[in-house]
Amino acid sequence: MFRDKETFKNAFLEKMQAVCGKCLDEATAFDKYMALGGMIRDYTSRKWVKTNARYLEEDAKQVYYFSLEFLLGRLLGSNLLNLGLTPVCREALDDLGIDLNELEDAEADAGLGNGGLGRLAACFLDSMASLGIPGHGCGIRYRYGFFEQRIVDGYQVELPDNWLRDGNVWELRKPDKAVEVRFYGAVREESSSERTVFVHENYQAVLAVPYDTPVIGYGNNTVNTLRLWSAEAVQTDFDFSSFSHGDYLQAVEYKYSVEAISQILYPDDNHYKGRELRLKQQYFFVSAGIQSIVRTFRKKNGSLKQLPEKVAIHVNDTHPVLAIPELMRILIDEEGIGWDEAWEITTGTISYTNHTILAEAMEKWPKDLFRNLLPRIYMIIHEINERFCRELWDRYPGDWDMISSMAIIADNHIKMAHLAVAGSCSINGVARIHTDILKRQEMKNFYIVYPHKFNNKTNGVTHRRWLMKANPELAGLITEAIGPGWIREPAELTGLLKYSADPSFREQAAGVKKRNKAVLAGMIRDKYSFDVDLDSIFDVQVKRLHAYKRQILNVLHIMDLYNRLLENPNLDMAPRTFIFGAKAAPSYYQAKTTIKLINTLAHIINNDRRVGDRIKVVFLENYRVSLAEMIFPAADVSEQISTAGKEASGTGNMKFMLNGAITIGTMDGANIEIYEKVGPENIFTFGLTAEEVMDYYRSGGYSSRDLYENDSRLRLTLDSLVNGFFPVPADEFRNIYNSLMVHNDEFFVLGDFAAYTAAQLNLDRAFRDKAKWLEMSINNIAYAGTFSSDRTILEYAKDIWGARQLSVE
Ligand code: 26W
Repeated sequence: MFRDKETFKNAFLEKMQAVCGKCLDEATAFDKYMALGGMIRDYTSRKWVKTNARYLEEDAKQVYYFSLEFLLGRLLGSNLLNLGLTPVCREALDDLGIDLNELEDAEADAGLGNGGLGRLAACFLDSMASLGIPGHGCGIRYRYGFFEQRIVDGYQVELPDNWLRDGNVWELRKPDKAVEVRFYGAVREESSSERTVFVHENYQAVLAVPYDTPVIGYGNNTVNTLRLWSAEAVQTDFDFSSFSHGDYLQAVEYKYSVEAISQILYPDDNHYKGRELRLKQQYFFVSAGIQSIVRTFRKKNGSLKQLPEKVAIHVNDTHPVLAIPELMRILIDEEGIGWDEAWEITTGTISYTNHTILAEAMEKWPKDLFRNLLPRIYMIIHEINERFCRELWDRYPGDWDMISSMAIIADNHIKMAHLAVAGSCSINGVARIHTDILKRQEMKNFYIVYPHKFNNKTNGVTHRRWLMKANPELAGLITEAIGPGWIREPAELTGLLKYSADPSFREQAAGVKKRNKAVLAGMIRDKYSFDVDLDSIFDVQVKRLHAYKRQILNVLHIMDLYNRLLENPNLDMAPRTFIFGAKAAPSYYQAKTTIKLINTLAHIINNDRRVGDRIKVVFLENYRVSLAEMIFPAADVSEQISTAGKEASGTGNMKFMLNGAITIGTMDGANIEIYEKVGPENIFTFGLTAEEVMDYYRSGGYSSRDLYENDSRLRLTLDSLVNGFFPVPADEFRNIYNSLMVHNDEFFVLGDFAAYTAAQLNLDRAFRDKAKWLEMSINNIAYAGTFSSDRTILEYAKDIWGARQLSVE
């Protein structure tokens, strides 16, 4: 259709007129982006229809990935890539004097996620489509995505992310597919001789309207669906009957309270807060999603008994776990199926991934709040809990400790992770160490009772977005060397191993890296008005700001290096540019203080003539997917320095590796598997192991005070947090100091400081041996294929979902 440039050009010009009613010279970059997007969407729609028809005709098992977050980023570039249209599009636009990159930049990021969990969901969608797996996303169409971060005087300021303001060219509203979701009210039981019927009365009805976005597979004609639900009042116009009764305010209130459900993404990552609106969001999209699945299933199949054969529903962490009682409700109340059979169908259909073991992230809803909002769902969970505890009692009679530790309802709370394990056929962790910790500690008793349910699925990232799209020059170089096979079989990247010693390949790889660094440096110059040295080490830590991720450890290392440089201006070291990007949850005080600290330190160092250009510190504002695509290709060093045992997997580590950055990291999450792949000679590991950390938590014996007393370098850096060294109000950084010194450093920053600085010294030496560094870098790329989300998704499909790959003509 668009295979040649001329047809593409004509189609574009026509669309331009149709969409914007303007000719080319009047059009803004955004107009042109909308026209191009619209054109690509139209082009996709035929494939979309065909894919669905094919799934129907094959009666293929469908996977539904339920997630409160999908951190998609921009779609134009990745859609063009997956459709194989990038070259023809670029050429056609060139002819018209239009720069494709400029149009891509006009697209707002779809920032419907916080971090790792949301981005993983987006990578999974890309992989499912690209592998021809019938897999669809289900979530919420947030009116406002993850907040936009501004840095003002070194402090984080949050602005609303009005990503839909100018329209979203990719989505399709489907009002005919809307369903009703019910909140509040009461349940009346009607008993007859045959059975008891439960009637939900006096509820508040909310209309869930789906917006579908095509998920385009790479070069395979497959187009899956991401269905995001929007909350609307059941009567869209104001209820004038209540108006005339003087209930005008009530009508307005109802409308706003309903629309609030899909208004905002909660900006908390790894921190649970028992907010009713969040529970509403969870039930809202889960109920809508399950109703829509059952309705689709019904069209084709008679009995719901076959649901587990034809449908897999995956819940991304516990946030969508109400899928379990909601499916039970529909089977029992609406389909008239008995409890035992309903339970078999439900547990056979639903599977669950755990993404964190941080205690403060565990969702547990107060019983009363829950029962008030979702009375029928509460009853079902209550019944699940009764039966579950009875079953445990039969198997472990008298073992109260075990049973109470596993109960779904306990201490007046509903424990969502317990519900998830009890009501699903599979629970997986996201890296080997994480799954092991789940089995051995966090979910030990569940593992004893249901060993067969537990499995590991180490995370992955899509190499299409994170290498081919983000770093086209490197992708081209790889293909030149080993052919294009790696694109479909990323494991074939190991073919690069024989090039890591090849001087000419090394030189070319070095050239690519330098040009990518120049692009990032150009952005830094434009935005922050200072220059960074392209020959310096680009040392990058980009991720959510969190104490366990230990941005503070990085900061202490920089402060120490700064001190050493002042003591010895001739210090033999490679110049470094320390780059940070991180958003802090708006209510996370210490995380926000850490941002201020990084910015204050940056200001001091960047303006100190004594250190000259040897170190620079940059905090990149508003870290997000589109910015990440510029950062990873330019990075030399990947900072993955969480306290061992705390980072479930990490996926940034994989994106860095794929772009030839070398990891400095702890033995945590997927770092361990990266270490095993690349070998100790291609990574810098340091610090306490998860076991050692555990021992300290269990047996004590850790004293940050002792570490401070015994290390003069550490003393110097820590003291400067509170001794007036920084030009800020006296106690500005006191809470950071106190967490380390008064509260005995929960995350062992001081405990790992010496090992970290030693590893940094090794890294510095390695970097200065150019040939060696390039060899390491190429080896990292070569081993990155395992960490493609294609590998991960194939494992999910085979071990958990029982889903097959299907080709679409
Ligand atoms: C209820 C508050 C809340 C919000 C988000 C609790 C927990 C979360 C997420 C599960 C946190 C998260 O994103 N976890 C990250 O998941 C990634 C994908 O598996 C992992 O790579 C990260 O290590 C993990 O922190």
